[in-house]
Amino acid sequence: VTRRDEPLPDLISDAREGNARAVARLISLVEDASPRLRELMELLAPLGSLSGGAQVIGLTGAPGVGKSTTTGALVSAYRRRGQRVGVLAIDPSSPFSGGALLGDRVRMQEHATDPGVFIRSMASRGQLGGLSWATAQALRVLEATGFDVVLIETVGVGQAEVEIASLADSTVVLLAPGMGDAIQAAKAGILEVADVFVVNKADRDGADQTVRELKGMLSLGISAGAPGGWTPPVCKTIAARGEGIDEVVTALAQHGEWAAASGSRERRRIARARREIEAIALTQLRARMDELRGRATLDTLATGVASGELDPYAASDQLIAGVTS
Ligand SMILES: Nc1nc2c(ncn2[C@@H]2O[C@H](COP(=O)(O)OP(=O)(O)OP(=O)(O)O)[C@@H](O)[C@H]2O)c(=O)[nH]1
Ligand SMILES: [Mg+2]
Repeated sequence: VTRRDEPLPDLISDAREGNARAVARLISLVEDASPRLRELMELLAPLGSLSGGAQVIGLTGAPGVGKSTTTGALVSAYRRRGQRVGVLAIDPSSPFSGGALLGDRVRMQEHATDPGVFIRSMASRGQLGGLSWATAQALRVLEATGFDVVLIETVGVGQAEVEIASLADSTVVLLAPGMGDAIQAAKAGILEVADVFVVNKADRDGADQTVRELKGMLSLGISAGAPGGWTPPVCKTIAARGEGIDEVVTALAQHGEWAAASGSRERRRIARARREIEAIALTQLRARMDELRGRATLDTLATGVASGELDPYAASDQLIAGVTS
């Protein structure tokens, strides 16, 4: 038996006992879209629960704002509290691991030999919804194998980033004075996803102004805060020196408690699963369509539509019926 064929139940129980290599193997199955994924997900399903699991924390914000530095500082803070921590660094813009992720590895080096910390950079599979799907599956692996906290760092600004943030139980939006300021972030729609704000690089001029701008916008109701009464706190940090990180941990713990009590956590998790199911279904549908392409079924339908014997909707109905039967 080669390592690659190691039985999944063994890998899972090793991972649950804290074996870092077993965790890494399981995450690789997700990343590689392995044919064994279906079996893995079947085995992991009974280990999940709506109320248990990790606190999944998304960190998002403009490039260079200090997400990796803050993530590293948060890992240290959670380790001091005895928590097992997973870190997923996601690059939605690139189908390949980029330089930024390599940089993250350097910043995470102090945690590299700690068996209580699992760190992985993940790149997009290049499919619609493929990234959030893979991330959701990686989350399932980490939760089922006993991680207490999972930090997801995303690079870049835009829809993909908001999509990844939607996987989290708690989302941290980072800003820094003088770059990607609060008004820019508001325009990008990024403020709405924040459960906790961090104004990092508070050692630089303008941090207090950014805090004031943010609080001003929050008082106008421009944030996710409203339903159920959570107002995102604004924390000021100097992540590079670990300053203000304990306040961020406290804010996240409070948000975690609020989210569990208010039902927000449960709603987000169901929404996460819904997107995952849709992504898998669409991918399977597309794969079956590809199998049919060039085969008699589709050619016959196409000839029928081209010649006017069949309307394209009826042809499409027949195709879907053929694909799903
Ligand atoms: N002055 C100052 N610099 C900081 C602080 N935190 C991080 N930096 C620096 O800012 C730069 C970018 O930090 P990163 O943590 O890589 O930022 P990031 O948001 O992860 O960047 P990308 O992943 O490329 O989007 C690095 O040179 C850090 O050392 C801080 O609190 N103050
Ligand atoms: Mg980074």
